[in-house]
Amino acid sequence: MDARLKEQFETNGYVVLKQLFNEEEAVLLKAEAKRVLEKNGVDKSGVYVGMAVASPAFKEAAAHPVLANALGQIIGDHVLFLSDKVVFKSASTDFGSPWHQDYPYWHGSHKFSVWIALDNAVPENGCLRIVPGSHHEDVEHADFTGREEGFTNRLRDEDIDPGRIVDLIASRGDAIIFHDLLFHASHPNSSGEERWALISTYKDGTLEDPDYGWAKAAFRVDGPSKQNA
Ligand SMILES: O=C(O)CCC(=O)C(=O)O
Repeated sequence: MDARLKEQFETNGYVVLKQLFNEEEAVLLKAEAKRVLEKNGVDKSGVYVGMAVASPAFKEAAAHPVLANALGQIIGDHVLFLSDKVVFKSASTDFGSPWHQDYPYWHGSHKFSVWIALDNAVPENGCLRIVPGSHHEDVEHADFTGREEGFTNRLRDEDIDPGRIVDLIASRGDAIIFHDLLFHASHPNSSGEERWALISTYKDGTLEDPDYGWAKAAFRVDGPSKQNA
């Protein structure tokens, strides 16, 4: 593992893990995502939460040793997997995600998401776009509640400096770990081809999140190795 990973993450708010999954593994994950969605009667593009609950393949993917190692360097010894989702842009649906940070959706302790390309991703089919270092900046989110296309919290376009935007071109199987304050968006998919991505989210399990119903009573319990230390 690259010893500079944590430093890069702290500076830029993201790191890229090239070929976390190889081509064949990424193709299998996409096929499994399609199977899960079909089984649940989903046939249109969008965002679908709960892949690791629906399929052991995604649970295993979320705990990939190389990913777990990288997350451990960034988050610490208590990496907690929270949830995952697939973002599916079909050949006929071309929505791009608007500029936003994830923090206003998650609240509480900081969360760390991993965007994994299940198709090669380029600007024409909706690759991820980010502003390096923006997780250190203080910016107000605009409330877009009630808008049909979702994303109730967004950044204003005028708060994004076009000169600092980086398009993250990714090959199938590449993974991008990013901070929940990083400004990010995605291009619309104008390619006429599908673009699938898997996004898994993690946090430091020692930090409380009292805003979450399920986590109101959550706190860290040390196992025997810590108690005897
Ligand atoms: O894959 C994409 O289009 C971006 C999705 C995204 O930014 C998000 O779900 O926070």
